[in-house]
Amino acid sequence: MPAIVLIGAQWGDEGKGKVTDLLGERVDYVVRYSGGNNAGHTVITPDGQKYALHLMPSGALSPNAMIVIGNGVVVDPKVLLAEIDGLAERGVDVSRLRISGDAHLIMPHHRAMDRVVERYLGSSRIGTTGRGIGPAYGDKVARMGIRLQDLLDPGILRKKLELVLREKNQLLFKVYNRKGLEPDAVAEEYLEYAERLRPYIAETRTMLWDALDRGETVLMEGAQATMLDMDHGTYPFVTSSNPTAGGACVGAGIPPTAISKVIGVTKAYTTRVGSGPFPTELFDDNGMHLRKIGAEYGTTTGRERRCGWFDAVVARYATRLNGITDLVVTKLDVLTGLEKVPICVGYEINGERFDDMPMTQTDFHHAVPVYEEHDGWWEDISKARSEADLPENARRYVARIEELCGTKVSVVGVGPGREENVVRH
Ligand code: 2SA
Ligand code: GDP
Ligand code: MG
Repeated sequence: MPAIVLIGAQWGDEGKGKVTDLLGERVDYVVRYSGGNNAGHTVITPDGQKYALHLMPSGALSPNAMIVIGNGVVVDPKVLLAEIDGLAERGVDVSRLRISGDAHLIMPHHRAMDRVVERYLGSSRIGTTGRGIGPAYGDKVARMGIRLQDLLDPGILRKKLELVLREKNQLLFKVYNRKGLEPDAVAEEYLEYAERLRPYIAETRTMLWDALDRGETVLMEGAQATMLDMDHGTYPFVTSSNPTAGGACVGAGIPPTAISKVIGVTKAYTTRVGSGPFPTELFDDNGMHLRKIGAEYGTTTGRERRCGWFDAVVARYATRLNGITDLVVTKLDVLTGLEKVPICVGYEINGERFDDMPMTQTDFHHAVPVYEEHDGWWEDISKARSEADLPENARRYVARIEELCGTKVSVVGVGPGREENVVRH
């Protein structure tokens, strides 16, 4: 099996970390290809230890996989070093990490800009994680970014910093009424990080091509999700990268022809953190049930996640956009105890029926879900390991998701632990 891509099929937090960890034992490389430390990927190992990973690939908990941060990721070196230290303290072998020299750095001015711009936007704010992600990608696209490899050349680092801060300090001071940043102080701080990061910085593309040539398996682990994709999501309420499967080729330097499998991860319901349209959002007791039983709070910021029913229009869109070959439906156990579990099968927008995503964002804001009702179940399903262990109504619910998405559901999550799954295909 050559390259596999794993992506989120909704608005994030579908349980990608758990699924990556599950596959980790069978793959040789786990590669992050987009986003930064806005991500929060939870992994619970069989000995019950819980890890929240932000920049480190979730394969870090599988001792035999090499772990790679690809060129498409934006790296906050302070956060990465703290994560490396935290994992090392818990006995994880971090010497397996390699970071692309082409990955861009999150700088202090990116974090500052993220915060002030959100405040400036007021009620139109995106609800970002405040980690400097948007401004870092903005500078990358504007060709003003500073890369990991620049840390290895102090002269270049200082020159780039002086240039970029000349502009950013004007912006911070004149537009946002904030203090500017001192280039020398920033250079000094980042050169200290450089010393520690130096052994991990590598030409990761060639490394991955060589692995593929040897017939090894490379898993590209998505962060965020399809509906947060800058091009295909609910713009402007998106993250500033391409978490979709196409982004994996760009963000890791892997050719599309190497990819043989795309795993889409979706919850059995829907959640979203931050602002933006969410047709199936619930504001009633059912929404409370999902948040409470599903423990729906941000893994990075602790923010309450908005909760709603499963949206098959979104899931089908994600399936077609990413070319999903296998769906993993997580958190089916969270639906236990609900009398009815509706599935959104289409939208009504200004009196018109839509089976697919509407063309404009304005229409999507006005989408009213068309629901199909399904009977719920009361049995505890957390011990189910095969389809036959699931109550009939739960089986029907999953089969309907499969039918509506048009691709096979291979695995169903029934708990947060690595082994808490029903394997279907
Ligand atoms: P940003 O910070 O610029 O990427 O924010 C832009 C939008 O992307 C959303 N976003 C996320 N949505 C879900 N989960 C994410 N990771 C954390 C988690 C989130 C947290 O695992 O729970 O802890 O709050 C994530 N990262 C970015 C974000 O909410 C904005 O809507
Ligand atoms: P990610 O960003 O996609 O990796 O997801 P997060 O880690 O942010 O959020 C998913 C949460 O759901 C984590 O707390 C997981 O431990 C948990 N989880 C994953 N799969 C399941 C499941 O099948 N059942 C339950 N109850 N929890 C799950
Ligand atoms: Mg998450």
